[in-house]
Amino acid sequence: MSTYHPLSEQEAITIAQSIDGFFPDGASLTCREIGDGNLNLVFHITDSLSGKSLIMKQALPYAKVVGESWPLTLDRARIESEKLIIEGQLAPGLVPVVYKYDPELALTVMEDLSDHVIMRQGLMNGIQYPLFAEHISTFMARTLFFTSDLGMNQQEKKLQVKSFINPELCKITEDLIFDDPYTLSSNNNISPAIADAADALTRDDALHLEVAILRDKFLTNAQALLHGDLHTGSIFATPESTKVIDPEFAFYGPMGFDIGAVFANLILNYAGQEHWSRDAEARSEFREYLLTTIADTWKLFEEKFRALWNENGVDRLASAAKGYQDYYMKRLLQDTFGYTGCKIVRRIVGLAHVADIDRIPDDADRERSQRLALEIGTSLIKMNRSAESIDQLINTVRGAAQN
Ligand code: SR1
Ligand code: MG
Repeated sequence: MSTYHPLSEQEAITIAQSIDGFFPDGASLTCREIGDGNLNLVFHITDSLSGKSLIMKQALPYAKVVGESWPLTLDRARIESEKLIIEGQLAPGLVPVVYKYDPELALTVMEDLSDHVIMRQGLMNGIQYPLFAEHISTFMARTLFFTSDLGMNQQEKKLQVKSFINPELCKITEDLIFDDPYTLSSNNNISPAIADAADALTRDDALHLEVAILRDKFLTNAQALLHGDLHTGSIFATPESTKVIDPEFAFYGPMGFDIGAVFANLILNYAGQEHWSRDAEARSEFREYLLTTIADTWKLFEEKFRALWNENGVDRLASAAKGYQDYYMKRLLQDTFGYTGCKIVRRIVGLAHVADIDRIPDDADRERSQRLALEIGTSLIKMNRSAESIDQLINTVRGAAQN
């Protein structure tokens, strides 16, 4: 019989005490449940004597954001802990260390990163992260390359595809990102102020064609092992350090989906600067910082990915065929445009929004931010099959903000 049940804070302490050698004898442990995400319980356990601490993340058998009426597999805890371990091997220092995984309780025990802040909050507070582009480009280049057919044994990759089949969490993405925003779905969460713009999304045939193409790639293209939910709420940061967390949506999908998640969330913050900047000069400076971060991330990602391919490529023909690497990188950039756009749109009209926009107190500022985000998102989706350079993405964002 399964022993699974959602833990109380006291039970979390008892489990923490049983982790060999982590807390010293006589530790005085306190625990707080701090989960503010959409899906899980998160316990923060501290020893007030030694100052040592850890995090326990427990999956709930339903989506917390909606309630028990939306059941959700506990297998996502296995996927998350296994993905974190792979990421730790491929991109050391850029993810939390996993101390223990308990399949019965769907519980992952990991490094406490409370000396970092969630990047989304940091950006809302006007903090700049000068090393972020360097770190996240390394994370993405290494985790995507070395789990793809370009960088790992292709028979082993097939077994890994099987082990990371994640149908329930993929279904959330398929519905919330690639369907609901473009139809009259009861899942949608639309501010009355932008009802006209939301309605336009349901009637735009050209947009629907592009989203259908991107959705098909998401459904069928097992290109690399993705994080699957790489937004700025899944990143802990300081100006010196970046740690990627929460890969429970991991599965084999198109690489541009991860890169697009990062860019979309930087752009959502860009749109939210209608409010978060104290004046026009600060707004323009912070927005330029965000755009430079996007451009640098893509350039560094491309440089690192190509270097990994040249040095470690396992596919003879992919490495030997003249022009293939350029073709591949262009497709990847184009996918990135499309997924960036889809991930912006879903956060404005879909079920789950972002604080960068929703916490804007003034109605007019919030509406301007929402409209700006939708304009950028839909433009990028429509550009996905013709994009040639990252500068076009930057110019699209800048141009929309000037209108
Ligand atoms: C029902 S879960 C809603 C969203 O939260 C996660 O962070 C994913 O982005 C998902 O789409
Ligand atoms: Mg998450």
